[in-house]
Amino acid sequence: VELDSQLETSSQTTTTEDCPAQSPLLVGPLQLTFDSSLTQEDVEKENQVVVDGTYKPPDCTSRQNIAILIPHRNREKHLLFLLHYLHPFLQRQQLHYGIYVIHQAGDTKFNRAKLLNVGFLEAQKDYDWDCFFFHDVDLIPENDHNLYMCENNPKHLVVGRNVTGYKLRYKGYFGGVTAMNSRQFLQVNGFSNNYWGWGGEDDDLRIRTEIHNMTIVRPPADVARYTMVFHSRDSGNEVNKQRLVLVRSTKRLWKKDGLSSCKYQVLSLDRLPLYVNITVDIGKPF
Ligand code: UDH
Repeated sequence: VELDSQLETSSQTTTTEDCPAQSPLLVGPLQLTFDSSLTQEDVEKENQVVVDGTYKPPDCTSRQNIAILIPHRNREKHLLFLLHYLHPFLQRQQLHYGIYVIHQAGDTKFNRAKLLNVGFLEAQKDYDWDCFFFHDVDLIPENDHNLYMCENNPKHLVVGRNVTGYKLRYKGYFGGVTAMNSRQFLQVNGFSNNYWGWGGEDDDLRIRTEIHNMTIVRPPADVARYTMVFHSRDSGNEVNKQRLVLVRSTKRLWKKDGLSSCKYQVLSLDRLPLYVNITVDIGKPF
């Protein structure tokens, strides 16, 4: 009898209603500040509800399960600012989410796109996430009405950034922060693995979606606003001079180059309090 009543209690605590279509916790636009004395301990203390980089709303069932993938190398301070703002932001949206930081080992040219492919493949082993966010470390969302959920089409969220007068960088811009569900991302074979250094990989992904007749959707400009933490160009991420040649071959190569051909070696996977850190050897340009 005791066991029965225990089972009953546990099933009562695990089955909850879907979270409402609009979270009652949203606060709208925030003025962001960047205090250089902020520490990892501070951000951990603020986020004790986060366990191993994941969070579930306590009293409703999230409508989607979201994996946030952040490509990273040598931007520790930016990562701290992002975590400081992003965790509470996602919690106000009543989302079940996990944050993955994919850290490129070594000092060969940076490859954002390949790191994001690795993040997708590794996060999938963890949980059956519905929706994947490909998220630069230096872009902080300003308004929690900018929903971190997937749509029936690939979604681009950085309509405006402080550094470019809150205007879309160019028609077709698909960089910074984008979201695709697993079906969409698998259909386009993910990102190309061949963009080493800065630029082009986001256009390549857009071309992949166009080949599959997907339309990119964007939230309204008044909410899809980001503050970019100021930085100069990183060493190891110089402009990729081949990017324009590469984007011309996407149509020919997408099937062979992408998730299906992504080779890498995970050097470590650590479940830290605020995120899962995956340090990976992604090889070097050939
Ligand atoms: N990234 C790293 N480490 C690097 C390079 C890139 O973590 O060394 C990641 C990070 O998530 C970053 C993303 O890759 O947000 C995109 O790289 P980026 O921030 O360099 O690209 P963005 O287009 O800036 O934002 C380009 C350089 C701007 C120089 C402006 C000088 N006026």
